[in-house]
Amino acid sequence: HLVAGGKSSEHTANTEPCPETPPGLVGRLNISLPNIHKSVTNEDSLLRVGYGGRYRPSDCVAKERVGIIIPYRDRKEHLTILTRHLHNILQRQQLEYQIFVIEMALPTQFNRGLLVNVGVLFAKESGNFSCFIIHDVDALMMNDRNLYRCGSQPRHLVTGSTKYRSANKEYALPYDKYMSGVIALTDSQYKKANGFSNLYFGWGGEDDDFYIRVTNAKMTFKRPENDVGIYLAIPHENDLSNPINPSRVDILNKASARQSREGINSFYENGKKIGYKRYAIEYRQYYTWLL
Ligand code: UDH
Ligand code: NGS
Repeated sequence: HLVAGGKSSEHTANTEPCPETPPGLVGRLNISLPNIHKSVTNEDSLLRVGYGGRYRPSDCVAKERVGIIIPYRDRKEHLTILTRHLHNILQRQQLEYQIFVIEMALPTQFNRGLLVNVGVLFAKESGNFSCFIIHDVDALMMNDRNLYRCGSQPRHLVTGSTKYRSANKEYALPYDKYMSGVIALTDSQYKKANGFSNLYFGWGGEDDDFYIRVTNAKMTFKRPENDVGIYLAIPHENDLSNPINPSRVDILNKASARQSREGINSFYENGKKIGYKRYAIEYRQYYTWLL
């Protein structure tokens, strides 16, 4: 059995709960693109990471046990940057966490929703998480007061990203009902929505479908304060194995009709797992990897 927290787990654990507001937060982070590796890396925080990308504070009991789920393929540099950044910040936020990278094997077209469903199921087998954060690989939080915790409603942790910047706005969202990039849900909220649809192969639509699911399940998305939920998006070329899905609008039009029978529940048939194969699991230095 693996113990989180690396070396720090050798100390006797303190049973006091961690404070509501972590004391070491600094607020707005000074990260910038030309120097990105340097500005996100904190060597001390990396030394504290346990096998498979786990951590648990040694001086108090974390308010939340967080499973970070990253749907992934072919973005190695982004992954290095993001995992370093997360280990640095999430330890400052005094969270117990584990990072899961869920990669889709070639030659199948990328399917973000399916990967997230697989990630949540896998995380649930791996630990007892109170909160799941579904995280794009190219999104870097720019304010450490953006606490990676869940709430009484699902949370959209992005109030603005440089990805949608315009001449008069450095951080923006593409539209009001957009709730992609980084979201936080408890297991029961995720289940209530029946997870993501598994039907979106290629780019687009799965996040809008998930918005419909959450709304149909009588939930809403809450965001942090405007100046807290800001993100730096790492620029990149279009992904070769993720072409725009020409059927996305047709699938989206039937989102509500499909919701109850197609989602995280449709991986099981008579108690048996269907629909995907696990090719490999590795407990890497900074994250757990599932292909
Ligand atoms: N992702 C990968 N690899 C891929 C595609 C997606 O890792 O090949 C993951 C990654 O976590 C990414 C997320 O899925 O952050 C969302 O991918 P996206 O393509 O929807 O969003 P992104 O911001 O790029 O990365 C938007 C470019 C739009 C191009 C549309 C036509 N290809
Ligand atoms: C919408 C897509 C979403 C996507 C959003 C932002 O049009 O999946 O644009 O895209 N919905 C459909 O295609 C139905 S972005 O500007 O980040 O490339 O997330």
